[in-house]
Amino acid sequence: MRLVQGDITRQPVAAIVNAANSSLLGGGGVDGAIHSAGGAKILEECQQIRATRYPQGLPAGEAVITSGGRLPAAHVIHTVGPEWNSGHKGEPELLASCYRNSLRLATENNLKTLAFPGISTGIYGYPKPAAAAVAVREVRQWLGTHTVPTTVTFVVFDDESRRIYEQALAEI
Ligand code: AR6
Repeated sequence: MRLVQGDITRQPVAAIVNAANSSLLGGGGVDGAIHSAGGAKILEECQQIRATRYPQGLPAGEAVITSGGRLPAAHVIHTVGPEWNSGHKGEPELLASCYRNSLRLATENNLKTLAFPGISTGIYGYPKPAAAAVAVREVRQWLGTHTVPTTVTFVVFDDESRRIYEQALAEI
């Protein structure tokens, strides 16, 4: 597990994970940054997945994969995090599912390097320390039981998030 402070769209990894919404048709935050840096091909593939597999939208906790368009990463794994709502509506388990389903797609597609943003910790309002603890726990567990991916990078934007992940990684 690695920690990098910066823009996830610039990461030279096999796949980056997108904190998408159920529509799969783009939005703000990291989702907007990925679609604008990656170009129209990602959106076209998302529209196709939506029409053929998820006409009602991708449920929270699930994940799908597209190409990376013009990004340095060849693939994008789109997952829908839970919207934080008191913490008693199954948010921790849904967030853990986001990490596990994203990791499963990386394993199935033989993607050796994967980068995650802090899913749900922006617009969806999940408290950052609790979200980092889930992220680090799920990734460590997966890496301990699978040979691919080999390296998972947590990408944080700001200093506060970097400190929170440093602590979560130190505690595990
Ligand atoms: N690189 C790395 N991290 C980033 C970047 C970036 N370029 N941009 C933002 N972050 P958010 P969510 C961090 O709001 O909470 C969208 O509209 C940010 O600081 O992108 O899961 C979707 O379409 C925060 O810690 O995702 C959904 O509607 C984290 O990424 C909704 O937002 C996630 O923030 C999803 O909300």
